[in-house]
Amino acid sequence: MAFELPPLPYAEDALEPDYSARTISFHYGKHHKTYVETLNKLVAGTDLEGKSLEEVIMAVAGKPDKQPVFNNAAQVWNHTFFWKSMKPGGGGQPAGELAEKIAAAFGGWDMEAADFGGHKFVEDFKAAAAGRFGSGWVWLVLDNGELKIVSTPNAEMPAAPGVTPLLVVDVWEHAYYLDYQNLRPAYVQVFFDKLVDWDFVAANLANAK
Ligand code: MN3
Repeated sequence: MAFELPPLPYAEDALEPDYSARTISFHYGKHHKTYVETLNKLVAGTDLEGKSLEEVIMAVAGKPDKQPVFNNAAQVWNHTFFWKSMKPGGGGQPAGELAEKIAAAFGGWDMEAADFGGHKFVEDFKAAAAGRFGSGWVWLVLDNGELKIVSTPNAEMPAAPGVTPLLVVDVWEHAYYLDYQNLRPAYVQVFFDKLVDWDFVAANLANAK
């Protein structure tokens, strides 16, 4: 029972022009697919074969001799979560409990929120993305009841007790270079303006309780 590349939740051109079909054809069709294929080769014939993706990740996390397995398994999981974090016609501010929790944790959503002395969610998220040197991921997580923005290097994911990922933005260069070149913060801005699927985030928040 080999791992399979999960289907994209939408057509490859569904996020045009904000996230191009060309980017998705490489990012999903080459990068994500290759992580799946490499993972299958690495676990074949080992005691990890037949385990679920989550079981494999938990079994090898923190084990230096299993780093290649962790890297590929975690990249499969992270990318599947990333595709679900976007949708055609997405973007804009969330409503309901998410909006309240974002206001409580970050002081608000946009520039006007600065007038109240708070942080601003999208600005904080862009700063976390810009501050991640090299490859990695920026996450919105529920950390023991409180929303936090965290970034992880390479294939790592937030995995502390009481921490649940709600949303992720891939900040590896392959995620945005064709559409945004070196402008990582501009890509993150468009992610929140046009792409983010708050319904997915709200469902993750509900499941986390
Ligand atoms: Mn990627």
